[in-house]
Parts: sequence; C-alpha cells; structure tokens
Amino acid sequence: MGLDRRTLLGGASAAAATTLVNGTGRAARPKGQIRIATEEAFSTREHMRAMKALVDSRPEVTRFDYKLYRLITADLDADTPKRLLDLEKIRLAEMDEYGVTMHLLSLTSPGVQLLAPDVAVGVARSTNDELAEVIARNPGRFAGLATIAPQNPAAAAKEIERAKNKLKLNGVIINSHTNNEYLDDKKYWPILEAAEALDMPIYIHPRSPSDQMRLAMEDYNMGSAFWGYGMDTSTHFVRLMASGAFDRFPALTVVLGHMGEAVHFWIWRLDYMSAPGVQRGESPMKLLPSEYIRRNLRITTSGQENPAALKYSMDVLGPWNVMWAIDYPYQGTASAVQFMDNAPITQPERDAIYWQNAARVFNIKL
Ligand code: VNL
Ligand code: MN
Repeated sequence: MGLDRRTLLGGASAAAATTLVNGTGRAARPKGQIRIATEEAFSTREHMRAMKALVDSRPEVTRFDYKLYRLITADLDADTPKRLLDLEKIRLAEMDEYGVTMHLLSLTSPGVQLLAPDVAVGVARSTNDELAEVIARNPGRFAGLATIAPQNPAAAAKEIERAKNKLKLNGVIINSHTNNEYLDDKKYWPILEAAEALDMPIYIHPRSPSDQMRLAMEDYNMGSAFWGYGMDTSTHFVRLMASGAFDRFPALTVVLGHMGEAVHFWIWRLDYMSAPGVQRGESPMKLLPSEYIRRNLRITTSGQENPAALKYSMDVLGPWNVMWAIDYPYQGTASAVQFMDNAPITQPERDAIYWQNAARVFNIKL
C-alpha cells in the first residue's frame, strides 16, 4: 500500500525519542512497538457459500446492502474476498511488513445474522472452531472474537461459554441488529447474561441499517459504511443503554468501533436530557448516560484516522478505554499504523492504545 517505508520508520523513531522524555519513569519499550489490531475481518469458504445461497434464494435481503451483495457475489479471487478468506499468507505478510503484532479476528459483517437460525447456529460453531485452530497454529499473531447467532439466544449463550472455556476466544462479535431487532429486546438478554458472567466483551460491529432506519437512507447509498452503518450501530448502543441493560448487567463490556460510532460525542447532551426536570428521554436507567459510557463502553479507532477525534475520545473516556484497530481488509494497514505512530500523544498513551488496553479488555496473552 502507498506508504513510504522510511516515512513509517521515521515516525516510529520520533516516537521512541519522546519515550525518553515523557517523565513517567517507565522503561523504554524493549524491541519495537507492539501493535494489536482489534477489528480485523475474515471469512471462511463455508460462510461465503452460505451467504451466496442466501442471496440466490432471497435476493431481497441485499436490496439495501449493496456492499454485501458485491462482496458475496464477487468472484472469490477479487481483492476483498481473497483477503477475507486468507489468514496465514497475504495477511501475515502485510502484518509483518508494517509491524502489526496481532489481529483480533472477527467473522466479517453481517456474520451469520441473515441466515436461517439452524444454519446460522451451525456456521457460527464451525467458524469458531476454524478460528481457534488458526489461532493455535500462529501463537502470538492472532486472537479472536466468537461468532454467535442471536436468532437463537439460548444456543448463542451456550456458544459464548464454549468459545470462552473450550476455544479460549477473547470476546463476542454481534453485527448490530438481527432481523431488525436490537439487544435491548429482553429475548436477547441470555446473551448479555452469558457475556457478563464469562467476562466476554461484546463488540457491536456495524451492518446495513434496520428497516426502521433505512427509510431515511435510501438515497445516495447512505445506508452503507458512508453513514448508515455507524448510525445503526450508535443507535443500537443508545437503545441498549436506555433499556437499563447496564443496570441489570453492570459488569458487561460493550465495544464500539469507528471511534465509538460517535456515541460519546453526545455525552454532555445525553446527560442533560436525562436530568430530573428536563427528562426528554424516558427510560428506566438508574445512572446518567455518562456513567454507563465510562463504565461499560470501550471504543476502537477502526477506520477513523482522525487525530482530533482521538484526542477528544481520550479526554472524555480516558486513554485506557481506547484501542487501536485497522478494519482490515476494508481499510489499509499502512495508514492505520501511520496514524497511530504519528498521533500527538505520549508514548505511554500510545502503548495503551496500541496494545495494553486490548490485552486487558480482551484478555489477550502475548
Ligand atoms: C466496510 C467497512 C464494510 C468495514 C465492512 O463490513 C466493514 C465498507 C462489511 O467499507 O463497506 O467491517
Ligand atoms: Mn469493520
């Protein structure tokens, strides 16, 4: 990708120099920057086959999801499918080229959430088995988020337990709504209960907006990652919070990519509108939105290489709640590394965001 290797190394050594004067008294890093990328997509032949069969039998599901349609109907040798299906060749070579220590892998959006429930439960299980095998073959290079089928909440809760205890995976990925329903619906709470009990963070990843959200996004392909993906996902988090889910599951951790899908940019106003005497929102929440946002939400930088947004996020959430991500293969490794190597932050902050926070939140042993 279009980055001059010397620019990258120059950025890294400039960062190393600041390590010496940052005044924390911590030792300089021993052998180069550790980098754990936390929202990195893959797919499997089985997943691609199941998605293709779905599109052939129910073409209407792709009506608004043009990206999905392109992806799964494209020839599997096209660049994105090829990079999704590859784990140990192109991907590892690109990681090595840019000094990426580890990918925290997740099945690409929309996961198994469009499939018939029985099919989805089976594909989720075999995907998690494949993922665990790839991780075992490449120690130190990969960790993984478990795929679940929210269509069957009881099976999903069981799969979270298997993913934690048998497969040693690091969390769960859910691609926003399932059949236009969000996790605030109590039928899904067995999933939240299992995730909390097993200390498995739930990464709510975008997919194309629900039918309710789509109405305003039919033009300009706005339902895509341009706008609709993020809006659906931020709305998902706010619904979950407003439902009181974080009162029922106080230790549940939710992760949002794309710099928090902008949720925390609303932090002051969410509190203001929830205050006694104002109460434009009507919800059973026991605490202020800012308290849940700081306690239960972690964010990643996937696909948002914006230093001003990074600084704001670190100020508002604390630098220990922000993690680095690339969004491979949808966005480039070179620019994601360049962004974080050159971000105007201290070296201890850079280490926290590049890998220490991810190691803590996702229980990753390097
Ligand atoms: C895109 C970006 C799509 C990130 C994704 O999943 C994703 C996109 C399908 O640019 O369309 O995770
Ligand atoms: Mn992504």
